Amino acid sequence: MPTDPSAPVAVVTGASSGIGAATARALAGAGYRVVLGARRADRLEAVAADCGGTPLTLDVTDQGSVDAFVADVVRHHGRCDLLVNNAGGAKGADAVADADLDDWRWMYETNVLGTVRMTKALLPMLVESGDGQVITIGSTAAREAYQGGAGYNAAKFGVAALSRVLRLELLGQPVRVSEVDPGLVETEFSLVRFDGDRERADAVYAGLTPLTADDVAETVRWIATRPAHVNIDQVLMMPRDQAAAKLVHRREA
Ligand code: NDP
Ligand code: 8X3
Repeated sequence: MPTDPSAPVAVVTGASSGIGAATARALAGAGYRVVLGARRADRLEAVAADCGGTPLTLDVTDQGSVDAFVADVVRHHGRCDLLVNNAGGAKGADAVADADLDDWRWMYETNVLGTVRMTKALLPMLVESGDGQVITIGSTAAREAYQGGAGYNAAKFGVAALSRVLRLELLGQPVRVSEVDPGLVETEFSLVRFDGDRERADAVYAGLTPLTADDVAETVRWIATRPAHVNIDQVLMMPRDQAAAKLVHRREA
């Protein structure tokens, strides 16, 4: 990672695993000084060491944690040019009739309120940078409702609404706003969703070739490195083996 104090600074939330970790590495490779945020300090430190970034513990559902994180970003780097809102995930795949309200609350708190909390806190520095960017990781679940997806759909539709409104509201300001909506990406996502049930998590990707975290990170890197006058508004990306949220092609074992 560049130590040049004039290099732009990128904050990546949920950088302790999966898409966030891959994005931190990709942005460091593109010349950013990267600040990595997540709750698991040990995992975060390992990823940060790998890409020369700054690891700072962060719980996006806790305003005090976000305030302390942003104060540390100011202390370490004094600026922020890019925010990647990636922290998030799903809990459960129950039908609406069986909805677990704690799971719904977790998804709303993490995906929606976490994103607005981080965006609100860093927006002044993003504007001040003269060429700020907010890139938010949504999902195909933000575009297409599916059975068993209601809680996650509701949260990611909410994230998409937030990102699209932000784009409208920042017109005229030097801040670009982008949304990346991936389909199936093999990370710890399904393990978290199914509460550590490895067999159930693996079944999500069985017989198909999913996206990798690096595939999504490369898209974020590409968006971030377009010229300042180019705003990539939305990207929908899926594996070739997936044509819709629940329409996938699986090969026999
Ligand atoms: P992972 O479970 O591998 O990563 C999730 C990351 O979010 C972890 O780094 C986790 O870190 C962090 N996180 C969770 N809760 C919080 C919190 N309260 N505060 C800070 N960080 C938090 O899954 P992915 O990499 O796949 O997920 C990244 C994003 O991509 C999510 O928003 C997800 O919804 C989205 N997505 C995933 C897809 C997939 O198929 N995998 C497809 C489309 C979108 P820690 O636990 O250490 O806090
Ligand atoms: C993750 C993709 O299909 O599990 O955002 O909703 S899916």
